[in-house]
Amino acid sequence: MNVVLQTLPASLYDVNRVRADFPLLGRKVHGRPLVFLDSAASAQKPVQVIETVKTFYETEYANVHRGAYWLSEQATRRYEGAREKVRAFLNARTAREIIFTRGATESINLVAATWGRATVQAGDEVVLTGLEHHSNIVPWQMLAAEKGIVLKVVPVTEDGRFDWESYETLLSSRTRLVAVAHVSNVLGTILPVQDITAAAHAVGAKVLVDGCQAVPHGVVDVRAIDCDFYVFSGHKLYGPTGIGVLYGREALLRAMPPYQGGGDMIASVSFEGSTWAAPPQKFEAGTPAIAQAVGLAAAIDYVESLGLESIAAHETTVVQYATERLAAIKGVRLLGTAKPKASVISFTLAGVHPHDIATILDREGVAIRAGHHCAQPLMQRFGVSATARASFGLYNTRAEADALADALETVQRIFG
Ligand code: C6P
Repeated sequence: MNVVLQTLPASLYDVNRVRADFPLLGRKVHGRPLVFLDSAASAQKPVQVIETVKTFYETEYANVHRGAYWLSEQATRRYEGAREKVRAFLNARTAREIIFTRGATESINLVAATWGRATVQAGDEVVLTGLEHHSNIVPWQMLAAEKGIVLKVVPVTEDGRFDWESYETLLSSRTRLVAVAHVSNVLGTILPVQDITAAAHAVGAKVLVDGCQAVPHGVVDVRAIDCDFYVFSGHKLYGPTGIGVLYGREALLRAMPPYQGGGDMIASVSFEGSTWAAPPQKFEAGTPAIAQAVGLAAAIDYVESLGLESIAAHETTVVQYATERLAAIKGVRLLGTAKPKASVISFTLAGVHPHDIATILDREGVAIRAGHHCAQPLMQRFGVSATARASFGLYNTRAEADALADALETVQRIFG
């Protein structure tokens, strides 16, 4: 990410010990050992997260911010402790800058519906990139339809890079926001978000970074990036589903109107009118995902216990090896070869639909994703309707890269 990716040699990383933490990885599929290569969609969960959530429900669970009794105070401590954990994980200045949401999608919609509605005016511009996930396109299109703003798109180069020259020409005094992925979920390209932010700030625009595919693969520091908003989902970081994060600069969060109205987000309510609590409560109406937040904190503890630099070094080795093996197969086209790159390999195989590839690989126990990956504009850019995608996590091995390549060779032989 915005740190050096390789600080510890991958050889110091004991992937077999790591795999033992993931009960699901031990199962068989269609009589074959499971080779799970779809962590970009959602990562598997270590026993440390599963047990933390289970024990929390068994011993400490109650609603938060409400009860005057010990159990509720304890649950509140755990929930707010999780917020502090996320603050430190992202290096935010204060836990007041950390909002819990249902996931990255909700985090982006929150920004569009609150900051966006309150700030943008007809003729203003929002700059996106051609590699965005639909979650970082559609909310801005909805805002554009409502407010008459203009969306500008930074093109993606043939090797999958963000086209810096075009970006500079698209920025202007009309730009209100630049919304970019930190890592592409299809190509794996790591975008230069620190430089992107500095250039946006120079024209007075705010910056939202979609960090969904970045946080599992390296250290992220929102103060070093200097972005205004940063979002991610817990389930891709080995945590539970139903929990996500919106980091926002405190001054912005204070100025933004609330997203949803309800319990816990108010200072006072009467039929004459209501006033809002300060952030983060202002943006967390209703009972939050309490156990999921506690599980997310356990997931952060888990990746930090392994070391994000060590995880990145290990994954880089496996992905490089898998890339070499796939590139050697006749008819394989790799999409997104630009460096630096995180743990995703998208490819097509001449004459075979990606869905057929995924179905045949599944019979071999190899789980990959096929389709448009919620990035249809990027598919159009590369002239394909779908790709096959293998995405790697902290538990994947060279042997699994071999299983992928061997299975793909079988597909190639059947159709070739
Ligand atoms: N990408 C994938 O297989 P949610 O669904 O809210 O947790 O995350 C949405 C999202 C936003 N941005 C990026 C860059 C993403 O990769 C995703 C989710 C999954 O690629 C599911 S489509």
